[in-house]
Amino acid sequence: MLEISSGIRHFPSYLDRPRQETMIETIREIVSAAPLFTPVMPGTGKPMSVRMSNCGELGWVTDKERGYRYQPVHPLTGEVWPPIPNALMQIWNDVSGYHLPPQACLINFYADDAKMGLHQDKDEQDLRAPVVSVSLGNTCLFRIGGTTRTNSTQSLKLASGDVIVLGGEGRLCFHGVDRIYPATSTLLKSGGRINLTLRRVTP
Ligand SMILES: O=C(O)CCC(=O)C(=O)O
Ligand SMILES: [Mn+2]
Repeated sequence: MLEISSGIRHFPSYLDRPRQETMIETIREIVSAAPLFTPVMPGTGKPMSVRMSNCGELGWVTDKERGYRYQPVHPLTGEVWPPIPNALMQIWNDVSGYHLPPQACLINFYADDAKMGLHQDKDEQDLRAPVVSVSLGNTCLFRIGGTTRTNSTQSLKLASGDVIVLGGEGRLCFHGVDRIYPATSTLLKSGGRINLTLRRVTP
């Protein structure tokens, strides 16, 4: 484990290859019930380059009119989200240090040309719970800064099987994904990257 800065912990190769493969199978099942959707920016309606889905009692969604929020149903199907699989609950129990279980798992799918701008995760009411993030597929360049947008940032690569925890003083740090490195993993047959973030929403 590497402590990137106070509260931000990186666990390289947390999941071995067989566990990554099992996790991908599980995510495929979730996404067949709760299909990927293209999130758009509040106000402008500009589409993001990632596609998303969720599992858990709550899912993170966004649209032009109502903006960023958590809701119990899929925005297109109106169905409740599939439950968070045990393998992800286990990761949370092992690394979060938090006494309550996660309520949401956001599933981000990045094509090799997708990215995510610098942002804070602050739509959760319970900011004492960390965000636990699992990377699968191609390596990305992850950027992490401080709690204001103008703080200096550092960059690190997140590879398939890595876990990163944003907790404590790092919980509200700005972070984003600058780029994906194509063909750096054989896990996903068509390339790209999947990121799973476990979140506790209510105290
Ligand atoms: O893809 C990642 O590693 C980060 C995703 C993220 O920051 C988010 O979904 O809020
Ligand atoms: Mn985030």
